[in-house]
Amino acid sequence: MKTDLSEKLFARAKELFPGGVNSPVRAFRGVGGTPRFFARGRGSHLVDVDGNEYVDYVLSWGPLILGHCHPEVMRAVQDAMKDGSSFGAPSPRELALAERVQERMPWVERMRFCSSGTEATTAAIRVARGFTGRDDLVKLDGCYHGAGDSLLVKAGSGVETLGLPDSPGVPADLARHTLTLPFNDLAAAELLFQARGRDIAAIIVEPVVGNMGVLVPREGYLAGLLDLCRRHGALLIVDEVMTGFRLGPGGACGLYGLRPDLVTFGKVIGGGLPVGAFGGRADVMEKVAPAGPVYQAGTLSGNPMAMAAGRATLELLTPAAYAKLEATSARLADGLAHAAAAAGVAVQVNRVGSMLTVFFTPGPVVDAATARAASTARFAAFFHALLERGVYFPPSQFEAAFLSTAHGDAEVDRTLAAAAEAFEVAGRATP
Ligand code: KE4
Repeated sequence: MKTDLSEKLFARAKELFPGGVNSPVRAFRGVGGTPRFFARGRGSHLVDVDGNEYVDYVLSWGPLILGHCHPEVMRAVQDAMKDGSSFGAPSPRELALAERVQERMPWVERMRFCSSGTEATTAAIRVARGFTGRDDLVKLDGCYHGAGDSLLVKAGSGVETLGLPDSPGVPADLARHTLTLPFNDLAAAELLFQARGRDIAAIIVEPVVGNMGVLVPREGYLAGLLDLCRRHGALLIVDEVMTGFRLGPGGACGLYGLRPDLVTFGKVIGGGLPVGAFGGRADVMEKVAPAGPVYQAGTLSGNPMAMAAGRATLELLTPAAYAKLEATSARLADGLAHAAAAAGVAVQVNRVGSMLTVFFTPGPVVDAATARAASTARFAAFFHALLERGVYFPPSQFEAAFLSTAHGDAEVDRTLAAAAEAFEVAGRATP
C-alpha cells in the first residue's frame, strides 16, 4: 500500500504539532507506523491522501453514526450556514436540538450546550462540587472523560495508550481530590464511601466503558453506584459522550433504566460538528450561571451550524436505524470471534450495540486490569494487517470500534475477509 504522501505530511506535521497530531490517539503510538492523512469520507468509507480506500470503524471516534457526509446532515449545516455560522447570542436552533434531547430523555430537565465532551464533563464536575459543597470526585480506573485536570488520573483512551499513569501538570493538590476505583466492583465503592462518603461530591462513570476498549457493566453495577450516591448525598454523573444516542435514543441510561443526577454528551449529539452538553436535574442545573453561581461559558456554545448538524442526526436515528446498527454490529462481532477461533487466536470480543473491541487475551475482560492483560503487540499486528487490506480500526487496543448506519453487509463481508488473514498475522506475533 502506497503511503508516501501520508509519510511526507506526517514529517511536516511534526514540525507544527506535538507528535504531529492535534489529538494524541491519532498518532498511532499504540500500534506503530505512520498515521494515515485522510482526504475525504463518504458513508462508511474513508480515502487517504495516497488514494487508499478503507472501511472506517473510527468514524471520528464516534460522532459519525450516520457515516461520513450524510446528505441530510450536510444540507442542514449548509442551510444554517447561509444564515450565519455563529451569533454569540440565543438562536432558535439551540432550542430545536435541546427539545429533541428532551423528547428522548425527559429526565434531562435542564441542559447546557458547549463545544466538546471535555467541556461537558469538566462543567458537570464543577456543578456537582458547587451543588454539594464537597471537593472529592470518584472516577473508575480506565474510564476517560476528556482532558480536564481532575480527570487525568488513571484515565483510559490516549492516556492509557501512551502508558501515562497520570498527566504531569495536574497540581497534586487537585489530583488528590480524584479518587479511583476498579470498574464493575461495587464492594470497593461501598468501602470507599464508608470511609470518605461525606467528602465525595460525585462519581463520574462511563456507563459502557469505551476508553479501555469496551467494558460491559455487570448486572446491577450502575444502579448500585446510583444508590450509593443517594445514600451518601453525592451525585452520579453518567458520561454519555460516547454512548449517548449511540446505544439507543435514550443512550446507556435508556438501555439500563438509569436516571442519574447529571449526564454529559458529545460526539453523536453534534453529528460531526463540535458539540458537548451537560444536563439533568433542574435543581442541580439551576446552580449554573447565570441562574446560579457555578460559572460555565463558551463563545461557540450552541452555535447554529453545530445545532443543525446535531438535530438532523438525532432525527435520522429512527427505530429502523438502531435496528440496522444492532444487526450489522452483531454480525460483525460474531464473525470476528469465529475468524479468530478459526485462526487459533485467543480473543475476547466485547460489544454493546454499535461499539465493540477485540481484546487479544484468552480471559474475560471486565475491568481495566483484565483489559491491560491483552496483548498490545498482537493487536498492533492485527490492526496493520487490517489497514493493509483496507479496513481502518481504531489504532489502539484500548479504544472502541464504531459502526454507522452506512455500514452494511458488503462492508462486514469485506472486513471479515480481511480479518481472517489479519488474525493469522496476529497469531504469529509474540503476545
Ligand atoms: P472530547 O473532549 O474529546 O470531545 O470528549 C472527551 C470524552 C469524554 N467522555 C468520553 C466517554 C469520551 O470517550 C471522550 C473522548 N473520547 C476519545 C476517544 N476515546 C476522543 C478521541 C480523542 O481523544 O482524540
